[in-house]
Amino acid sequence: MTDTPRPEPMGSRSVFVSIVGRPNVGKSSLLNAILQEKVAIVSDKPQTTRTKITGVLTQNETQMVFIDTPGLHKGKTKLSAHMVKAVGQAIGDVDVSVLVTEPSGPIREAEEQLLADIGASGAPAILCVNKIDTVDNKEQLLARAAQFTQKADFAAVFFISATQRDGVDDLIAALKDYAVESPHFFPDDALTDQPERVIVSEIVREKILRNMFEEIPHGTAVVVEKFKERPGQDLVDIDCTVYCERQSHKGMIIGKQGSMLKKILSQSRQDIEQFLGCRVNLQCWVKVKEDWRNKEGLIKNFGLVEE
Ligand SMILES: Nc1nc2c(ncn2[C@@H]2O[C@H](COP(=O)(O)OP(=O)(O)OP(=O)(O)O)[C@@H](O)[C@H]2O)c(=O)[nH]1
Ligand SMILES: [Mg+2]
Repeated sequence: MTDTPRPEPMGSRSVFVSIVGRPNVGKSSLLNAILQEKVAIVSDKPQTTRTKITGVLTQNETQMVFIDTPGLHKGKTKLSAHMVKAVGQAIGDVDVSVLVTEPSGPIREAEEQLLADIGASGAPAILCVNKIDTVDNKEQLLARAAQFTQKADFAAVFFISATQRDGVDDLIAALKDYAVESPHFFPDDALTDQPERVIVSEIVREKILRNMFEEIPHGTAVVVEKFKERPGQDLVDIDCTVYCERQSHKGMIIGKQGSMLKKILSQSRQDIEQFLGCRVNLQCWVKVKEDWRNKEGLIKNFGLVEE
């Protein structure tokens, strides 16, 4: 980024869009599909996303700013309370919200809450029924949409598959209609407001989520301690620490003779190299910080709360 003001294109427009929904419906997958780049991590475990993640897409004069939010659910820890607050703010502050849901299942309490928030905000909302690649029956999709449109006023309904990028361009086109005349808030080639360090730590957390089961993944936080380019070489040295809640979890993350950690690091390194476009020397330590999800200070320390 430079400090010199960029000349605004004629008729410059922008639109802020929040992507909301209950955990695991594919919000982050949708953000990545919109940007055609991976800025948000994705896993088959609910509550993968922990903080608001901003993605930026600039097409000619229009800049679209997307806010991917943590899946709304009622949790017991202080971390989940922070996450619920972040989602509430994301609906009120934008030009249009996208509520993502799956093609089947009951409307959950969290979805009822989101429908109520959408109604209360008065801002326009679009319904996206995602994962249509998993459904053959079109009637089912229509019935699903009806369940939601009965409960809140949606400006439009889209049937999409984020992983196959089906219907995503039509959604982008519809969202563009909500753009208002305004300067662009990010450089036109920006993809996200997340610093590289944060994306790197998120990639490591994604590999932990994908390789481990049950309680362990949700009790981990990853912090990048060092991120240093080697001058004259196409290489970055990265040191990170994985914090977990129990000594026994530490053992499982490291694995037999370090085998699990090795796997997590090798998968992480591949993705980080692709993201940064250079070679990476990735080192990692595993430490125990008991019950960190209930400690305000530690949550702030790990960068999980916006100041
Ligand atoms: N079949 C299919 N699976 C999908 C689709 N979109 C997302 N998924 C899968 O659904 C799971 C959850 O995806 P995420 O993008 O992490 O969901 P999320 O809503 O961001 O989840 P949280 O961050 O936990 O709230 C992953 O296993 C994805 O691969 C889709 O269009 N089709
Ligand atoms: Mg997510």
